[in-house]
Amino acid sequence: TRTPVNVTVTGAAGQIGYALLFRIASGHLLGADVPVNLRLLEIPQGLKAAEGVAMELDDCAFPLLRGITITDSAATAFDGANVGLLVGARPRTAGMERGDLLQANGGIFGPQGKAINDHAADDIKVLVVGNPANTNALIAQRNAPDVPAERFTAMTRLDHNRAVAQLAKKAGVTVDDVKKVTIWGNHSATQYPDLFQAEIAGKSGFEATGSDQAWVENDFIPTVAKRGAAIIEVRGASSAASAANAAIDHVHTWVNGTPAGDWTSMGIVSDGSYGVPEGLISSFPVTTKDGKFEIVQGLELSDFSRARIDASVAELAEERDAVQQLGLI
Ligand code: NAX
Repeated sequence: TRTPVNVTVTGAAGQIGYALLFRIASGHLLGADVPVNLRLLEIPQGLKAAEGVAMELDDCAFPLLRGITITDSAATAFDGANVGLLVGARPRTAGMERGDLLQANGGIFGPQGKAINDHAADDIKVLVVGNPANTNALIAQRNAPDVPAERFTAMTRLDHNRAVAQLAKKAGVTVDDVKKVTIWGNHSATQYPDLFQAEIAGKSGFEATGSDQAWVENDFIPTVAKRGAAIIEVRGASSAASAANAAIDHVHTWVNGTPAGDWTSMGIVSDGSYGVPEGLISSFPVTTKDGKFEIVQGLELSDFSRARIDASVAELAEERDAVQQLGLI
């Protein structure tokens, strides 16, 4: 029998947490043969609701779930953690300036990064979901100097999955016919969902969707980039189950590998590839194998793609400069 894997989830009592924890405990994160211990981190006001979620987890009698810890201490939550899903964050409220938002999140992701640095297992893998995800991941990573930088990632898999679904619909194929989609840059409205490198049922992504530049610019890209707002408008609440699903996909792919002939999108620390300044946490096309990822190299980018990537990366650089000025990194 295998040693249980310690999975820490922050913001565990929130709506993404509620959609996420049951799938982790049922084996969808790491595999149907991998037992898990869950560590739920909440702020004091969230602890009671987290207890309720833990009661429901008990009531599922999941064979793989070996233990649940509920705490408001980051040191306790990350003690021996192998996987950290950083979901809890400070949302932007009315009248809040960007500086205030970054400051508030720095107060969360700085200490959590330090707790990971000091207490997590040597093989810790971190996924930041809480927004602004890329810059929160950067703050956590910079506060964990003893952890290899590549262990800190930010989630753009929801954007990736949204793009795959839109492309399949437009091309009239099933989602498994859509390969090599990329989300570049920031998980924000400036993100660049790239269909030009995609392969759809043996054609290029552009051809398979009708070779229609106007559709790409005025429909595909904004639909993917603004999907979060559209969900809020229609559902009356922000994406939760699809976000949890994407977090599961992100970690599962990272641990278990990308299929041959395909890649995925992850926000990762840039090594300077494709002109993205080194150190920024930006989304790239990546392949994964044996728990490691590599940026897909050698893609030819059109002027259109280049300009879109540069714009989103410029936003990331601005966010980095802002948190640097605030003394958060
Ligand atoms: P909720 O407000 O439902 O839940 C957040 C939970 O985090 C709350 O229970 C709160 O008590 C807890 N929390 C706050 N600060 C904490 C701290 N310092 N330590 C531990 N827990 C803390 O939000 P939910 O809908 O679950 O969304 C969570 C985050 O995901 C938000 O920041 C949201 O913007 C972000 N998202 C990111 C996405 C992505 O693709 N990267 C997509 C979905 C989602 O919008």
